[in-house]
Amino acid sequence: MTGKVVLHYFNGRGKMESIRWLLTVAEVEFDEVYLSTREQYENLLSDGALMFQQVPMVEIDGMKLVQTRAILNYIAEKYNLHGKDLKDRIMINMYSEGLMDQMEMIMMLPFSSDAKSKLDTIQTKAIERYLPVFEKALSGPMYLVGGKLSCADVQLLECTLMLEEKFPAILSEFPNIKAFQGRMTKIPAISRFLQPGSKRKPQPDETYVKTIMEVFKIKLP
Ligand code: GSN
Repeated sequence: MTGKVVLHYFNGRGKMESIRWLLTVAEVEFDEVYLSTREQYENLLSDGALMFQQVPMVEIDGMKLVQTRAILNYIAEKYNLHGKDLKDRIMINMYSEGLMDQMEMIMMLPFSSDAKSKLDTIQTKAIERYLPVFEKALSGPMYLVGGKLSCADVQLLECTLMLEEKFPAILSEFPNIKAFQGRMTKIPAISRFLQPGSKRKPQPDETYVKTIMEVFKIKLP
């Protein structure tokens, strides 16, 4: 590997958090540069570091990678967390996309004007659409695909922990997912990541939202 992995993003979860999770499970050390001012963002732009003028951006193996899913796939491939063949991979990607859809809904809440109704929609969709899929997939197998840990498992853990922060009892009807969480959180790298003081980020607060609005010059109507 050429140098250390460096993450460029805000000091908060957002789209980078799944990348932090995956690097952690792959036991890859990383540094973070937190984007906190418009000037920093403009410097990244003028350096040509952001292909689509967006973050997350990850410096890895001498490259500056953007696009969250592309970055996740690179890490998953490199660290053998993307299944053994094409058929495993498509299943992993399908699970992963469903999980990203759910996490994106939660991610957008602090920027939303009708958070309460959005929260209700998230809960209903989680219970009726998404969680049953994972409950079924885990009735027997230890992991979602191919009997082996993959990036989809890591995202399922991340997503279900996020859901429980909003709806503490949401997994009460999903015992297989709850048992899966129990197994996953025993993996030493994950157990460390869940301890205070790790690189895991807390739920978004006002400062995080304000920073993003300032850096991107976003004005709410
Ligand atoms: O998944 C991805 O990485 C891209 N498809 C989207 C990345 C993205 O939207 N990045 C935002 C900040 S993170 N929050 O949503 C971003 O850089 N927005 C600035 C802009 O001008 O689009």
